[in-house]
Amino acid sequence: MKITILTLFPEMFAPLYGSIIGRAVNAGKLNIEVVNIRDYAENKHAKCDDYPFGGGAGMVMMPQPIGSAIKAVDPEHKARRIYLSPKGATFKQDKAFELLNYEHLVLLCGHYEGIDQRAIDLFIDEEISIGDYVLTGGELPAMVVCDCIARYVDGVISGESLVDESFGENGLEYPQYTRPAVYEGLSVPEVLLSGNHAEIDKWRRSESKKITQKNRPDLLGGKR
Ligand code: 4GY
Repeated sequence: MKITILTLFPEMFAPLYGSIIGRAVNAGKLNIEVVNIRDYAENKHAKCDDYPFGGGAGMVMMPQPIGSAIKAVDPEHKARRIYLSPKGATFKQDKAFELLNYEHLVLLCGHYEGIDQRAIDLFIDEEISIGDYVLTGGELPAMVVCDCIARYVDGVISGESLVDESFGENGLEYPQYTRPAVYEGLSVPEVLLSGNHAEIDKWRRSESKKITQKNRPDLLGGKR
């Protein structure tokens, strides 16, 4: 899979190359391309933002550098083109699975007050938000989407780690413990040391239900 990130701040993506995602990249399973939108500005000072028509605070990203950058990285519109913005549909685990089916994703990061609407109308397939809060730019959201998808690219993490995790069929994940069996006077739940896998399963399912009911009743069809 290939993920192209379009941004005015390419240096913000350095952490992607270390970390677990870096492993997928180095193994050749994931190709991450970070492209500076400014390189596509067709004006003397490589200006990429201007004042908003109609007035108001801040600056708006101009459509030309964005349009030229998108056309350069995806000339035949084969990629799924995504704009990260608080106006988008909320990103959820099932969306990560859906996006995994595309061979090429283009993630467009906005800054300042946002981008000229015509760039969205002409070049974007869908708008995605990572949650109901406003950040200074789309770079962190793009990294969130990248990281979430990268986990499912073959070989990034073990398949077993993916089986019981949160947001699967059973809501949130059960608590985990490792050695020592007693830490600062707190013991690991007895059942986990019992070797009785049927009982362990039962305990984990019940703990999952408890934590989901407490923190995310909406996942169980209840009210928030
Ligand atoms: N939340 N989910 C988000 C965001 C910042 C103005 C456009 C979010 O995805 N993006 O807060 N983005 C804005 C800032 C320009 C991006």
